[in-house]
Amino acid sequence: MTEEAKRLAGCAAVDNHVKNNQALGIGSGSTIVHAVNRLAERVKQENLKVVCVPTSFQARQLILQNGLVLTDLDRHPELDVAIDGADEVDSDLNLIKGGGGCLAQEKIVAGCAKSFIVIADYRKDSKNFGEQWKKGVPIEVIPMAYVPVIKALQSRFGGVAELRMAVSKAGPVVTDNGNFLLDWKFDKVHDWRTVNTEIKMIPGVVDTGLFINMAERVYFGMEDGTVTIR
Ligand code: ABF
Repeated sequence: MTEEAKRLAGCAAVDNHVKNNQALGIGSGSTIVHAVNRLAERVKQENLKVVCVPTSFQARQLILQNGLVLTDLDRHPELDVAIDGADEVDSDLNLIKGGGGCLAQEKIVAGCAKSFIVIADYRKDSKNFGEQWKKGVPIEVIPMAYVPVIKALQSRFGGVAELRMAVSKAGPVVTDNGNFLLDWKFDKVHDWRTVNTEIKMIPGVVDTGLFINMAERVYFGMEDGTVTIR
């Protein structure tokens, strides 16, 4: 059910926003797989000339495995469209991203795009952050600073921040950038724009999974086989 919803969202976004001669940002996660599959199909059918900037090692592999043209921000610092998933979307189209740990590069790529398009299944659609997504806001930190960042987060904004451990519990998750991740389980509704700015000012914070006022449009694949666009 949700896989089909992801596919619907991914295909609709690619069909509505990808044109010939574009530089594209390619996100991470599972929903983006459907978008990349559709993109590869259209490139072949329509002989589209597009180049793709990845947001993670996973996205880079997706681009290569689908025979798409890989590029980077050195060569294409201005992107036409970035397409990416999300963990939660609020009523103002603010996003929580980074459940997969790729938030830093995702935000860079989204920020380089004229148009940032988000694709998600119906489970991600919330009125307020925290209604659906219970794992908190991912925050990428420089490893040596994770303890003081946890203390600063908890003392200034409340809630509980935890170091994200690998599934094996053998050690912390390390991002593509060689950093650690905190998951900040907030305990109230905040002014997310302000909180995002203030968290980013904490020494040691690389970036947050709060994507505030960045998404131009969100495509939700619905349970009934339709696509809701907000
Ligand atoms: C990535 O995709 C992350 O920012 C986000 O956590 C994840 C969503 O995963 P999925 O598409 O598998 O729901 O963009």
